[in-house]
Amino acid sequence: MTETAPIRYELIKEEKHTGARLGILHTPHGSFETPMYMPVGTLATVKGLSPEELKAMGAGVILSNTYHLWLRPGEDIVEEAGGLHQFMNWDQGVLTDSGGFQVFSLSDTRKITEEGVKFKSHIDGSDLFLTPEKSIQIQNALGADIIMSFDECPDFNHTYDYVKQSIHRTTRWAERGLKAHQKANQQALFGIVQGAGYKDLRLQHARDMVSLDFPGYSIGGLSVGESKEEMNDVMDYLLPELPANKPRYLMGVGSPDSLIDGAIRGVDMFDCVLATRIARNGTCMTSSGRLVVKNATYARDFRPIDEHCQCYTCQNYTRAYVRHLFKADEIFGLRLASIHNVYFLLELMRQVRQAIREDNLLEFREAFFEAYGYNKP
Ligand code: PRF
Ligand code: ZN
Repeated sequence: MTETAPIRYELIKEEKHTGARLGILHTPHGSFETPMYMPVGTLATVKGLSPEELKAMGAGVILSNTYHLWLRPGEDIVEEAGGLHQFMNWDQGVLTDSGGFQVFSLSDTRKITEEGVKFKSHIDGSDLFLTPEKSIQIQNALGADIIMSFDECPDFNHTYDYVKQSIHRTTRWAERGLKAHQKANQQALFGIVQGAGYKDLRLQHARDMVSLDFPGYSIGGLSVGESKEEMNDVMDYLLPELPANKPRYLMGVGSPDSLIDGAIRGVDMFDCVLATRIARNGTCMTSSGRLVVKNATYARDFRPIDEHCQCYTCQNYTRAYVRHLFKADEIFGLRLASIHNVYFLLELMRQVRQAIREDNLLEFREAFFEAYGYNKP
């Protein structure tokens, strides 16, 4: 049984001094360079930004969510519209998460069984049941280019025995997902590696997932409350277990330091709500660290948010103006801050890719961390 692969990972170059790699991921909706940051469009919209704006910033792929679209508007409506791309007028790459993680993070009452997860809707409290088959069926209807296995994301304070039985169940769920997948020639299904902070379980789960021969691998269960050191440790021993000819995606991780530290260890794709979420409360990421543009200090500051930034916001507006919009509750303020923050992370990844080309990623990290203020005690 040979099916045409929907995606192709092209490895361009490995950095000399780190595990970082430069590549191109070809999808049915265009290609993008990696390492890449994916803006988050949970409800088939990257909050506040139009597809045209995202494209102009160089976003070649965005993330959306099975769980949310299943509840609202329903995957049947999205399918009837012609799929997610058509529905939201986005002709570049789309990746959907499987819903597993959202069930765990949004519902306080849930029951995990071998069959699936029973939980309550975060919208109206109604009873819901999500299984590996159902998750894939919804993702087949949504039509993203890259889709995810249904997994459990156990956090770092679970016991060894709990995490051990959890990863084995996640493997069985992954096998069920592979069987249920109806569009393997159009949508690439990634396997998700879990295992919390237990090295042997992480390695075991990586091997089990790799033996199922997915077209790409996701690293789940990180950035769930553990320290940056713990996260980097896991990546240090986990990434070498994953095949070099396939893409690796670090789920839900996208602070500037983690993007760089993940890329250094060989991660190709990242997503995170951080950029858009903090933008909406008036916090901007800049080349010299976070800037809370709402603050009174900026009332008469007629410089752009970031003097080194080429984004639409920084090319046309001042801190004083954006601050004024926030203070007056004008929605354009949210948009300007969101445009800036998403651009900032996309630009950071362009710089990371350039540093990989030039084999000076560690020097780039040092300079960026210094300027951003990460090295301060
Ligand atoms: N699993 C899934 N989605 C995720 C995660 C996970 O572990 C995380 C953890 N950072 C974010 N999103 N399916
Ligand atoms: Zn800017």
